[in-house]
Amino acid sequence: MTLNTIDQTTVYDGAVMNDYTCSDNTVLSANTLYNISVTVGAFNNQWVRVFIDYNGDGDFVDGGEQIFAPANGLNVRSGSFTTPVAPTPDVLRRMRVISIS
Ligand SMILES: [Ca+2]
Ligand SMILES: [Ca+2]
Repeated sequence: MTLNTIDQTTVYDGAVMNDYTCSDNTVLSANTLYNISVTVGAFNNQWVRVFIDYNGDGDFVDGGEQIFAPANGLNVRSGSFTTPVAPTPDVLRRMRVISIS
């Protein structure tokens, strides 16, 4: 998964959920277009979704928090998203990346 300065790899067939909140972070600017890519396997179509908890309430279901929803597929799923116009500045927010075959 790559976004801005984050480039993180989760091993195939490893833990169901991996927590990188203490090791990976990046600074995003407001109202800015960012490229994102998630590389999945080459043999089973993957359903990929990426979320950012922009309002910091602990969930990823509020409006605009799903930032990436590519068509199911193989290999590199790439696209872009635009950050909110007026987010709360200078706070840490969690991002979640999901891939399901
Ligand atoms: Ca939220
Ligand atoms: Ca909420």
